[in-house]
Amino acid sequence: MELVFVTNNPGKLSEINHLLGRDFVLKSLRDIGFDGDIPEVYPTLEENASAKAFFIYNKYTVNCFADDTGLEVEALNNEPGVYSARYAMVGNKTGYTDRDELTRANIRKLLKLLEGKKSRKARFRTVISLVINGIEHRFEGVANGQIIKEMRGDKGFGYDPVFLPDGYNHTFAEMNLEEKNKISHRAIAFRKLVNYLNTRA
Ligand code: ITT
Repeated sequence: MELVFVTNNPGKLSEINHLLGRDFVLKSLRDIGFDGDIPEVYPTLEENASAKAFFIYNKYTVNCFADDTGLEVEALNNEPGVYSARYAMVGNKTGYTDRDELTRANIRKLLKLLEGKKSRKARFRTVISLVINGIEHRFEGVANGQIIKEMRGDKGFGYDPVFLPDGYNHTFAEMNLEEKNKISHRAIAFRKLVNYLNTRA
């Protein structure tokens, strides 16, 4: 089955390719010739995932799925949440043209806001919206952990260097893809998606 993954993030595409069996041909937005931006303007991960999937479904009539992920930090009322990708830019006019620079600024802001807080509990939450023949199915995956005080590791992306998953001594950025895929929010959500697709086939 051919499926479009509504993303432009190469890290995510390679994570998912690891999980999908040979029955699936995964295409990216680039593969279908879409190079625009899909606005993520909603206040919940669920609405953003749905909006992205239906945007592509309605434009190309292709079966597709989209995900939205947020880091939800207990002491910050579940922020950055839907603002995770651009947290450093919220309430700040300074732009970041470089993705890595924005990531470092996001982490700096998070660590600053957590200074002196008792709880450093956090979770990554992924919501996937799958649209097949116009019908939507949703899947969720959660990884619980703590935000540590300093960055550790250089693998992964985003907030991985400061996220220590519960029950492990290594941050996500100290794990290779195989280790991260055993426990990550996105891998959990994607396994649910893959199970669903397999049982449906
Ligand atoms: P696309 O919308 O192009 O797919 P994105 O970077 O916006 O890519 P998400 O909406 O899934 O990706 O995630 C929002 C942000 O949350 C992302 O930019 C990272 O900062 C963070 N994030 C998501 N998944 C993560 C992970 O596995 N490890 C670390 N940070 C992650």
